[in-house]
Amino acid sequence: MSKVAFITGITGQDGAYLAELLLAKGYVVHGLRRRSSLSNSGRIDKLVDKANREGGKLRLHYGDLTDSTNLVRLINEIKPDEIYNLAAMSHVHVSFDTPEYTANADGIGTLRMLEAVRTLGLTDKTRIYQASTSELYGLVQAVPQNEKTPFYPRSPYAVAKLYAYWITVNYREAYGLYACNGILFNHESPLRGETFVTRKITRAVSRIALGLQQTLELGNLSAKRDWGHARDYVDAMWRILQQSEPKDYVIASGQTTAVREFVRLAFSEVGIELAFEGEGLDEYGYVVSCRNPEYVLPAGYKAVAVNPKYYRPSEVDLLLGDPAKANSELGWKPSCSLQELVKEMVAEDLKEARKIVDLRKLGYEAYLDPNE
Ligand code: NDP
Ligand code: GDR
Repeated sequence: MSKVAFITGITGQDGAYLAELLLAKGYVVHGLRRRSSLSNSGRIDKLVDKANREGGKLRLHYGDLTDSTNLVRLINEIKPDEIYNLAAMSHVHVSFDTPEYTANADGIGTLRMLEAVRTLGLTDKTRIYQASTSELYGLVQAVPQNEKTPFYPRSPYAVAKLYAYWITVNYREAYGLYACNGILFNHESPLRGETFVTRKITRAVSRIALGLQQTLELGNLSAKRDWGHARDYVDAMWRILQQSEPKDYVIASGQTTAVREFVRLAFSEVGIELAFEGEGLDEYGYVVSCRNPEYVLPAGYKAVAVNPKYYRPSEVDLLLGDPAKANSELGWKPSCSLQELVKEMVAEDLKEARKIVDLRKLGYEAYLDPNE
């Protein structure tokens, strides 16, 4: 008998990689999707088509983490062996504008999932993975951050996720649910949403190189993040639910890098060497040399500028995870270096940018997004 998984947030970056992984392992996968006026299933359309050709092992259901009746009905119908609760309003900066909604979806949404499993009598059947986050560490208490490091959240998003973290621990301790937190540090990929900093950078680098965009505007260039590849991190999620005992794990690369350095690495991928000058709001990145004749940018060209609108009301300055427990108990370690991640992301974004250039050359200007 195939195992049955239910993934909330299946249309997001991690949901897409996780669905692919579980289907390859022979699972039947059910996914929660939201209704939207434009299609939001671009990341999984190919998977759905493939699964349909192979006997319909991937099924999507409309629903929302803010809707208990919908969740109870779906979980009752699906009776999953494993739930991966990935759905969330996941953008830290946006959570300052939508704090109540973020608390509802990211915090209470997790309670709704746990309570559905408990009240439906699935406590002994269904294992639950909760998508916890390194944002819980917030204001630096100690580095590297591990499962014992105290939390100090710095955004409505992180505070909502703090509730979700503790309610998951509480349901494990109070009701014996197999419920675990993966405390995942930042993980990226070509499927990353375009407003997260890594994808914003790799997309802009490709577009600047091909003459589609003039500058890349960013906020805090000094923030440091521990970045890995989403494909590696969804493998850790699965491993967390296969253990004999439910526990919480930090999943991280163990390396930290400033945003500024990520920008430099991404430009370097297209042969452009960038240097930074100035400080804070006056900092900018300029071209030192351009060794790829296809991308002509003159030395001194200001390719990166700081715009205060991307600063956050309160920032997380430094994240650096210690994945030792995951390494020894789950046998997990990341397979992709930061350099490889940047290379893959820039290569994919260059393909997209080239398509736009080609369409322009063919005279299809009218069909392009006016921002292209
Ligand atoms: P994304 O933003 O790419 O995906 C979020 C998913 O949640 C989307 O499918 C989105 O649907 C869905 N969603 C949002 N709100 C609701 C709601 N109210 N009800 C139902 N579905 C909803 O996030 P990631 O894939 O990057 O992250 C997955 C999870 O892991 C999130 O919970 C995130 O907070 C957490 N996390 C992520 C890390 C990272 O570095 N990526 C690190 C640590 C934790 P739609 O497509 O319709 O918008
Ligand atoms: P983060 O990711 O907030 O860590 O949350 P994001 O990529 O948004 O920011 C990382 C750092 O870059 C700085 N930064 C900018 N960020 C964005 N988005 N846009 C900019 O222009 C910009 N300029 C500088 C930020 O200030 C920040 O310090 C991600 C999300 O996936 C969460 O859901 C997840 O929980 C955490 O990672 C771990």
